[in-house]
Amino acid sequence: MTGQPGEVVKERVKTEKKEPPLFKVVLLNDDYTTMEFVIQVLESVFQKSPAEAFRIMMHVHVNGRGIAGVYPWDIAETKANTVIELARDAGYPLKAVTEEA
Ligand code: TYC
Repeated sequence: MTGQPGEVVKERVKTEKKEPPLFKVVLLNDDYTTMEFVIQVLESVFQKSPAEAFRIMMHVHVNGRGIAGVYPWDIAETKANTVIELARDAGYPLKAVTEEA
């Protein structure tokens, strides 16, 4: 854009809508949270089926960490905080963190 007379100015620069960046909610393993509690959290907070919740829980148990779900930033943050709060209320040290997907 030079501001010269007669110059055509684009009023809409881009019409494509950008998708929002996505964030993983990652569950971390520990030695104290029960397997049953982790499964319950995966079912209630991340809407996983019992079989999928068991699979993810075992993955975290064996590998140290695992993805509970992938969401836009505010939803990922809320879910990670919900996990931490539910665990704290139940007396477990279960942790969840968010990472850009
Ligand atoms: N390691 C825990 C146990 O043996 C189970 C567990 C799984 C804890 C996944 C946390 O994110 C976790 N009771």
